[in-house]
Amino acid sequence: MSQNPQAKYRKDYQSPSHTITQIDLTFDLHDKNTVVTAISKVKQLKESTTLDLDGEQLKLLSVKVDGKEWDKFEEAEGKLSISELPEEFELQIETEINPEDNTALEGLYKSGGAYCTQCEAEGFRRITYYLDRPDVLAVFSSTVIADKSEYPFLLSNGNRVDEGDLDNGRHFVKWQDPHPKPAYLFALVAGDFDVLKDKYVTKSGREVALEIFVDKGNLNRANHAMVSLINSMKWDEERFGLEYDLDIYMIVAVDFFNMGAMENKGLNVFNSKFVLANEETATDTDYLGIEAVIGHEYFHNWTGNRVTCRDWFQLSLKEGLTVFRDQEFSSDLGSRAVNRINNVRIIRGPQFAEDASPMSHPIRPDKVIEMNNFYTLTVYEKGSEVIRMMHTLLGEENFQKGMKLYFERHDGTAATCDDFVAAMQDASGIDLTLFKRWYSQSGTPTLKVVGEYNESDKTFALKVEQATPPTQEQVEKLPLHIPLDIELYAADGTIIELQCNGEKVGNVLDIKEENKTYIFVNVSEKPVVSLLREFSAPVKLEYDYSDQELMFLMVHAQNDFARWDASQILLAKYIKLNVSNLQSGKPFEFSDDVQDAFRGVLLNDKLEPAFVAEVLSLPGANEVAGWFKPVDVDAIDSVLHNIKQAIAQSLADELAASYAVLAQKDYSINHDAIGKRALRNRCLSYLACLEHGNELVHAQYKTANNMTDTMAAMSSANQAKLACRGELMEDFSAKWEKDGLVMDKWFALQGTSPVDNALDLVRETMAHPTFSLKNPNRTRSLIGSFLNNNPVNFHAKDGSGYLFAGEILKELNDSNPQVASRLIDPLLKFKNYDEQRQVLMKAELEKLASMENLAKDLYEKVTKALES
Ligand code: B3K
Ligand code: ZN
Repeated sequence: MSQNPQAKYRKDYQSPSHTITQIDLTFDLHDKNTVVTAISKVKQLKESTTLDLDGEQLKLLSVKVDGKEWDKFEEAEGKLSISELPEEFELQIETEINPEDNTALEGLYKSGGAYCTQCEAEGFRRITYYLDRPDVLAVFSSTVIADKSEYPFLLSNGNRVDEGDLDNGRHFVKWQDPHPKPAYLFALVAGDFDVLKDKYVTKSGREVALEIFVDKGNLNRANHAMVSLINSMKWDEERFGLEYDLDIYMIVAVDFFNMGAMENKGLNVFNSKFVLANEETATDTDYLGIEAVIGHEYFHNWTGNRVTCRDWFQLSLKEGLTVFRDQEFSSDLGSRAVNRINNVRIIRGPQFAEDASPMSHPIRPDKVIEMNNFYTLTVYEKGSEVIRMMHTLLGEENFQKGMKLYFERHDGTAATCDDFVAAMQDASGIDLTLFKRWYSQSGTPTLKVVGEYNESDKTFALKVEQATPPTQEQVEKLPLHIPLDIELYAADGTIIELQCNGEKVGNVLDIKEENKTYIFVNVSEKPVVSLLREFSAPVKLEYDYSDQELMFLMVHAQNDFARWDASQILLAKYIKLNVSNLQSGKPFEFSDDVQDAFRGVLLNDKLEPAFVAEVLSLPGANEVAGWFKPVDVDAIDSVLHNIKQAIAQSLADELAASYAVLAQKDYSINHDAIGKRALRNRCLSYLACLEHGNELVHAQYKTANNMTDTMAAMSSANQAKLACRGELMEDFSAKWEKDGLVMDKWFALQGTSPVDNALDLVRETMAHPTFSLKNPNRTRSLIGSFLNNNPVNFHAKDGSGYLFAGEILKELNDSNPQVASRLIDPLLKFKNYDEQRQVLMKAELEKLASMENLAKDLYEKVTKALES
């Protein structure tokens, strides 16, 4: 690398020198040389006759100002400076770009036979020279020209205003988007598709055309996406009072896409993984994922598009809020408890791990080299937890008042996180000054809680202490405003009213100090305390629960989440105990009472099956790894295996009985049926470890009438290393080998295979005709699974897993740095492992650091990790 990439800082924000009020784009599409003509109305905002535009990988053909050739410009790396400009002018820029060779999948590129774009965060600058920043909002129109037979559909944002035929078999369509928007929301698609059409009538009576574009032959997989879209539109009207604002809403599914989907105004571009589903090809998890992502992108229309971000440091303004909205959507439509459990697993697992890694950053980062590196679990998921905490502090009614005020103040503009909090504070009258620290402070706070009952006073003292450990780029930490939701129970399971100083208090304690003691009065007996109910703040809780208390909460806690949480704390106790036992040569220990508590949950037919399935699911190896330093991957793997085996043996009869009872004759996709399948397949995963596991799993595979049951059989066979694994894998790949999206499930199983030579298997699988490192979905399924979800093999002591990761990263650095940058995360955490592994992992990072052409994406992460 000639010069090290430079960081940008939040504190250096400056409003733009010019703005662009209108842009008229023309694309003459050709695989290797597309010509883009951009005609913009530019207005000077600050004393400056020079306009600096962003641009990358562009061939500049011409510059005109007010219709005249202009030669007062300089082209430097990443920018075009045009000088001696009047106050207001029309700027015409012609550039040439090469979509076919664009393997980074940013800007305009080809996905299979279609053209498509991805402009967030800074991809528009790969299309033309522009003020590519979110606080420049222009009205866009776009004319797309291409060969008519190859590309019958030419799409862009807004409404179609003109179309017609041209010479040489080409045609054009012109689109106009009335809503001013930043360039990152621009989109263009050209291709040949099947289209699923429907319509939606908004609550004010406007008709909106809904169109989902999929690859030819995939129409029978688009229905669930359409249902999810209609549900999203309805839900946003009902819960948030927000209506759609254009006459058409289009979604295009493409096979080559760096992430999940993109909320471009009126024209969402989706990874086909989050559109295509039918019972033969998709699991229940896929169905729920589609519902969530369709919802998420739709909800961005207000939280993201109508009000956008002033600068990219504010990303959580739209992402945290929109994740909160999609989580609420899924919870209102399905099981609130199960949704909450799954969201909390993400925070406690990979998000806490990110907080503890060299990439740790606040939800509103202060320093960025490559913006694409900050589409993180912290900005998204922790960002959503921060919104959720405000919702907890304000309540639904005040929160909705805050949303209303936020739109009144900022609709049509680019806003900041501070603006959002100000709207919440002003609408509710609740002081959020201290709360705002959640935006600036990184890392995971720990809440140490001690409870003490005083028999003679009938008081219960709850001592709460908060501390946030230092993170790599932020050593000093301050106390945060933490909502701590609690409940006290009497031995018979009744709730003890919370009273302080003789007055009733609510369940949510406002922790604002480093240390605080609450004295609850009129507590007639020693209570059992349920803490951090609903995971009311993204913190690590330390409280010395006895097994008895946890088993009590598993039965008596008033909400499902708290019952599940008690079961997880109980499991965590035994996992920690046994890792330490194993390391010191002591035998495995697991209490019979605890196993009975799990049996009790399985036998309780008043509980939702989906919830029972969650109680019976052990924390994953990565989450467990976060509890230890150094991480002993082999010990963790073996303890998780032993606990699973112990539960399977002890609950064998009940598991078998539930497995039989939960069988469903006909397939249907509704929340009840999904829940039953989830629990039945959880039972199967335990039964697979027992004597007749092989026959049972084999039989399920053979008789399955849907992909959920098929995959459950395959993944049980994989995890339990059953004899039938080979046969099932072969049968599956023979059936689906041409279908990349379905094969991703198979690739993921190869990547997570627990057999000793898993790396050989992964290398062999890379030669599969359907595999390609050029396709991000394939890469994530096989390579991503191996790096992230196969800890024993990835962390093999001989360093073979690390070496492999290094090779792949080197290759992806050149073709698709964004995908490379996602895959590197496990290597960044080398400090968590033993000496020998640290040396080997670091060696791979150093090799990357010494590369001549290391992309900004990897440069940022590698240098941070090596500084740690
Ligand atoms: N806003 C996009 C993410 C863009 C990622 C750029 N690397 C999807 C979403 O959050 O809805
Ligand atoms: Zn989003």
